[in-house]
Amino acid sequence: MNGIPAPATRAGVAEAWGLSPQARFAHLGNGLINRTLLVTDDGRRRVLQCLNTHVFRDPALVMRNCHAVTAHLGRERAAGRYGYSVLELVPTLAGEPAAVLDDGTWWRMYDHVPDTRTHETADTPATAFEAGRGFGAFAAALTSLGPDAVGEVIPHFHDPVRRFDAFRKALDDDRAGRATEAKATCNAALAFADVLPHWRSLREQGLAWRVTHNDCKLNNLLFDASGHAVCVIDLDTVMPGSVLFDFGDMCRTMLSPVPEDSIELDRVVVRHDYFEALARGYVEGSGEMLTALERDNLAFAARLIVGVIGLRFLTDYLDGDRYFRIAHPTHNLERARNQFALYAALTRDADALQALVP
Ligand code: GN1
Ligand code: MG
Repeated sequence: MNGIPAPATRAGVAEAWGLSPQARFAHLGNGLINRTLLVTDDGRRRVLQCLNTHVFRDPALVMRNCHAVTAHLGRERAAGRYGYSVLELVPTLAGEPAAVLDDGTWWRMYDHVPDTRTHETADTPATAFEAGRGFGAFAAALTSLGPDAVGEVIPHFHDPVRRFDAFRKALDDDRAGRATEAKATCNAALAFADVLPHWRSLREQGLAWRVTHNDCKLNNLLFDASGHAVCVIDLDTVMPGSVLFDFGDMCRTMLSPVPEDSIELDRVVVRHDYFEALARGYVEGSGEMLTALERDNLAFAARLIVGVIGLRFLTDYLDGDRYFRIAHPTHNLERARNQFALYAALTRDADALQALVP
């Protein structure tokens, strides 16, 4: 699924964007949902993506959101209020934001941002600071985009109550017959019930609802060779939400020294100096944006989102791997084990972490 597209697909894409017969396609990135390719044609490099329409049920809405966000950020940048690069959608020759091929697949293209790379884990606190600052600036720049400017591409995406209910249902149903093998991890996941009362109370206290990215993992940010954050990518899940979702995902992918699917569970630890750098970067990058309620819950955000994503991996494992791309049969279970090890460490350290927020 992740290889070079079939000749008919290449021909359809070439026709839509006017590519030459010499265009070369190569696999790019590590996303778990969409399929991403680098297209080199006539000396130009572009990023071509096939939208996963099983996950994104309304791909036209995804494209409208991407367009609304990139256009807004472009204006903010031109006005000197946003200091980062902005993804540039490349319309088809017909002027459409995406091409729908004869087989029903949805494809879209971005300009490639030159001389950049992604990181799967943070190797120094400076990387966490840069990421926090970059995603913080992104969030702040979107505050001037009205919440109605983007639609809810995946309803209830980070809703912890629904994710917990979906997990318990998958455990009850046990449709793939894997509940016994996953028992210890499922027991760990049941501890997630602990965060739900506090989440409900945050909503009752009027937690701000903003336009958020909703997938702020470290590898959704491009860095230059000197280690500076350059451009936020993967805008498909931009929709109304809480900044706690975004900050939580940064913690999820930067506090531990190992990636989300590492099976070296004794290496899954919370690095306090990375949290301190990340929080400092986020506060600096987001300027005046954070409310006291948001700021006081940045460590809670880490538990919330690590737990939510852990539940999603485990639910998918119990369901028979219908959602996330996997490389081997126990991949989702390994991801879930990793995330619940991180969740336990974050629960232990919550107060000490929150005390590091500037
Ligand atoms: C997916 O597509 P990708 O890899 O950037 C997922 C995120 C998860 C992440 C886990 C639309 O993101 O929510 O946190 O995998 N995206 C969607 O690595 O479900
Ligand atoms: Mg994504």
